[in-house]
Amino acid sequence: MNMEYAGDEIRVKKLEVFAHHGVYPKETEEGQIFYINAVLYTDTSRAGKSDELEHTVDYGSLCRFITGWMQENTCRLLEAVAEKMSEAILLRYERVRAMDLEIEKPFAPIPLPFENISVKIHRGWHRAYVALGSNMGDREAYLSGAVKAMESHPLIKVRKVSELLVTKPYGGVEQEDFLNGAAEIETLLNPEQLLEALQEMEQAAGRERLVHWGPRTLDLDILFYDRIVIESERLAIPHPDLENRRFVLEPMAAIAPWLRHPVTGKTITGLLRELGVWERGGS
Ligand code: A4P
Ligand code: MG
Repeated sequence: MNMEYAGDEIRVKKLEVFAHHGVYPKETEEGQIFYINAVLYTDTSRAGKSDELEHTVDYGSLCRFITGWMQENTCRLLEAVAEKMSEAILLRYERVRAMDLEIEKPFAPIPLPFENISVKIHRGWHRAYVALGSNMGDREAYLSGAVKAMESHPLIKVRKVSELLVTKPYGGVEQEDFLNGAAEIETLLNPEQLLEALQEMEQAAGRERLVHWGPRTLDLDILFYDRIVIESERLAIPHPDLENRRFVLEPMAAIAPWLRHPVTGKTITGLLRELGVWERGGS
C-alpha cells in the first residue's frame, strides 16, 4: 500500500443495486433499489505512467465487489451497510488508503414527499505507534506474543517492529528490569477501539493491574495515532510522558526517527538528543 500520498481519487457514481437492507420485514423480504457513491483515495501516478491496470484499483472489479456485497448481506441500517462494506473494501483493495462511501435509499418507506435518503461516511487506514513493555516472567515471549496478536487482528497490519531492549525501571517503583520495544501499525480501528483491542491483548497475557507503574506481564501503550491529539480521561495521545522516556524513544528512533510530535513539532531523534543532553546536564 502506498501510504505517503493518497491525494488522487477514483469515483463511482450511482451504482444501482437491488438488495434487501432495512428495518421493516417488507424491506428484507421484497428488496429495493440502492445507489452507491464511492470516492477512493489512492495514488494513481504509477498507473498513470505505466498505463497498466495492475498498478491501480480496477473499478470494474470494485463495482462487482460492491454489488456482490450488497446482495449477499442484510443489514437493518444504512449506517451498518456503509460501515461494514467500507471495511470490506479497504481490506480487499490494498491501494485504497481511505474512502468516502454513500448509500442512497431513494424508496425508503416514509409516507412523505422526499427525493432521497442517504448515509455517507469516511473511513480509512490510520498509522499508529505502540510501545511494548514487559518485566515479569518470559518477557520476550510476552512481547513476541503481542506482536503476533496484533498481526492476527483482522483490522491491524504490523508494518515495523523495533529490536527489544533491556531497560532499567522508570518511575520510582522498585521492580525487575523491563524489556521494551515499539511497533508501527496500520489500522482501521479508531483510537478508542485500538485501546480496547490492546487491553484485550494485555488481559490475554495475564496482565493484572495491581500497582500503578508497577510490574506487568505486558503493557501496550498507544504512543501516536496519525497526527491526532486527544486528552480524555481514558486516553491521552500522544502519550504524555514519552519525551521523558528513553525506553520509548530509543525503540521509536529505530523505526521512525523522522516522525514529528504533532504538538511540539520535534522529531523522535530530536527528542532523544534533548533527553541525552538533559540527563548528562542533570547528573
Ligand atoms: N491510557 C491513557 N492514554 C493511553 C495510551 N495512549 N495508551 C489509559 C494506553 N493507555 C492509555 O494504564 C492506565 C490507563 O491509561 C488505561 O486504562 C488507559 O485508559 P495501565 O496500563 O492500565 O496502567 P499502568 O501501566 O500502571 O499506568 P500507565 O500510566 O499506563 O503506566 P505506563 O506509562 O505504561 O508506565 N520502566 C521501563 N524501563 N519500561 C517500561 O515499560 N513502564 C512503566 C509503566 C513504568 N516504568 C517503566 C515502564
Ligand atoms: Mg499502560
